[in-house]
Amino acid sequence: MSALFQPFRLKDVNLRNRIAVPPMCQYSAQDGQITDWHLAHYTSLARGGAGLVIVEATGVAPEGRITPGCAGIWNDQLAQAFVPVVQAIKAAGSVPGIQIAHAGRKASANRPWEGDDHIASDDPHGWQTIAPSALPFGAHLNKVPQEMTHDDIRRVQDDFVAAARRALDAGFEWLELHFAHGYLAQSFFSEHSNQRTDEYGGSAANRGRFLRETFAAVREVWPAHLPLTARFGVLEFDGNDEQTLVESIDLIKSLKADGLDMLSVSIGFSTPEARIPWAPAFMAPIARRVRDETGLPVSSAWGFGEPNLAERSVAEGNIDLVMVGKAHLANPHWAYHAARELKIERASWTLPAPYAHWLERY
Ligand code: FNR
Ligand code: 531
Repeated sequence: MSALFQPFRLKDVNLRNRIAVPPMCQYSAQDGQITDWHLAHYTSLARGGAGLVIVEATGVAPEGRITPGCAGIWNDQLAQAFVPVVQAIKAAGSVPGIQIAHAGRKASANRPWEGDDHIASDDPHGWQTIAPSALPFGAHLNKVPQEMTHDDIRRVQDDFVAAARRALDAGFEWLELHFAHGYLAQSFFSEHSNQRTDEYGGSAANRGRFLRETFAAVREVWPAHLPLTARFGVLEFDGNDEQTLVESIDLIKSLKADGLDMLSVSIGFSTPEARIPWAPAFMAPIARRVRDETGLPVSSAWGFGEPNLAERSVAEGNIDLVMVGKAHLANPHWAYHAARELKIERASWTLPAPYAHWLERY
C-alpha cells in the first residue's frame, strides 16, 4: 500500500494524501492584489490531486514583500481577492493553505526574470528595507536595511496577527508562518544577519525571541482546531551546521510547547556564501532528525519530484508530508502521474471526475 497516498489528519483538517504544493511566489500581483493568473494557477494545482496547496509568501505589509509583484494581505480588500482561490482549491478536493511573510532585508528585489535580485535603495521602484541589524544580505549590495526599533518589531508582529485574521476570514484552513529563507524572522535567528545587543540579539534564546513572540501572538488568533505551522531554516550550510541545528531544534521545541502543529523543515539562506549540497531529497535526513528530536510532524521540500523518492521518504518515516515544488510547475497533475507510476489502484481518481472518468478507458 502506498504511503504517499495515505490520508493525513492534522487537528480538524484531513488531507487526501501526503502531497503538498509548497508556497511558490508568482510575482504576478498588482500592488499586492492577486489576479486571474493566481486563480488559474492555484486551481490547476489543486485539480492535479495534491492534498494541500499552500499559497505563496504573502506580505503582511507592503514593505514586507520581496518584489513589487508579490501578493499581500495587509488590508481587507487584498484578503477578499483570495476568496475565489480558496473556493477553487476546496472545490478541487485540496485543502487551502497560505504562507504569510515579511521579507526583511531581502525585500525590495526584482522579479527574478527582470534582473538581479536587489533593487538599490535609491531606485524609485524599490523601498527602504528593515531588519534586525543594518547588515545587507551581501556586502556588495547597495541596499542596507534600517535596524528595527522596538516599535518596528511590535508593528510587524501586529501585522502578522492582522494577516492571520484576514487569512482566516478569507477561508484558509492551514496557516504557515514564513520563518525561513533569510527573510525577516529567519534573519532574527541567524548570527549572519542579527548582531543586536538588546534582548533580540546575542544568545540563541534572544535571537529566537522575535519568532517565539510572533508565533505566540498569531496562535492566539488562529483557531486551535486548524493547523498553525511554520517554515523554518534549521541550518545554513555555512560550516556551522551542527550548532545551528541544535539551536534550531531547541527553538522548535519551545514553539511546539506554544502550540506549533507542524514544521516545514527548510534552509536558512541567510548568507550568500552558503554551500548548499543540492541533490534529490537532500533535506530528508535533516527533516528526519527534526521529526525524531521534536516529536512534531514535519514536511520538507527540495528535490522530491521523483515519485518513488517521495514515496520512500514518507514510507521510511523521514517526513509526513512531501512538498513538491518545481515539479508541480512543470506538471500540475503531478499527483496523478505519481499515482500511475506507483501503480496505485484507480490512479485516475486523483483527478476530478470530468477527467478521471475517461482516463482509465481506452
Ligand atoms: C519557491 N520557494 C518558496 N518557498 C517559500 O517558503 N515561500 C515561497 O513563496 C516560495 N516561492 C518560490 C517560488 C519559486 C518560483 C520557486 C521555484 C520556489 C521554495 C519552494 O517552496 C520549494 O521549497 C523549492 O522550490 C524546493 O522544492 P522543489 O522545487 O525542489 O520541489
Ligand atoms: C528559494 C530557492 C532557492 C533556490 C531554488 C529554489 C528556491 N526561494 C525562496 C522563495 C523565493 C524564491 C527562491 C521564498 O521563500 C519566498
